[in-house]
Amino acid sequence: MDKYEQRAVLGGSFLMLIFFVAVVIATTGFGVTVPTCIVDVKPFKHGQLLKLADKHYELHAVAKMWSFDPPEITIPPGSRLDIFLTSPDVAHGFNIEKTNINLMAIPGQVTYASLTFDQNEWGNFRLFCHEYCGMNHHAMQGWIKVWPAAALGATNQPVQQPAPAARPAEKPTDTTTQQSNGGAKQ
Ligand SMILES: [Cu+2]
Repeated sequence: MDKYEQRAVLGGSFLMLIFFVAVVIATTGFGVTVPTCIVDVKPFKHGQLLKLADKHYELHAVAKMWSFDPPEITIPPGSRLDIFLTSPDVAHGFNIEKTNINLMAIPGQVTYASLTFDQNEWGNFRLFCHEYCGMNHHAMQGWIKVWPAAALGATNQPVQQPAPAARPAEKPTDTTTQQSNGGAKQ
């Protein structure tokens, strides 16, 4: 074997070993998991949020042209959210900002991932499609609202609403403050 070829093979093998060790450390040390394709759950047509226990929720999400069902959910901080995702039409993406949730919604299949919010982490998390799915792909978004019960109004909705997507935000929203804006609702 040519000595440069030998070096390339050795170097490649060494890199693969490093990547393998990095994957093992990520899964065991940092709890990083990959989304699972579930084969024993039938794809569903309607989205819903189920409360399984205190701070444990199950989201059945349907990504379709060009919206998410349900378009928004509200859960308390510290909650565990089990996400089951499917699509009735074409492939969509399902990305929750500021988290490592990045899923594919595949027609005829159900994708599963679990996410636990930090007790001190709350605010509005935008959910968006990151897989081009047609004309209104750019407008396909939803909200995961992580709010403590004390900050919710009588209708169980956050008293402080996020800026509508169509309107550019005037300034970045500080998600750590919980000031009421006088009870204004949309
Ligand atoms: Cu899309």
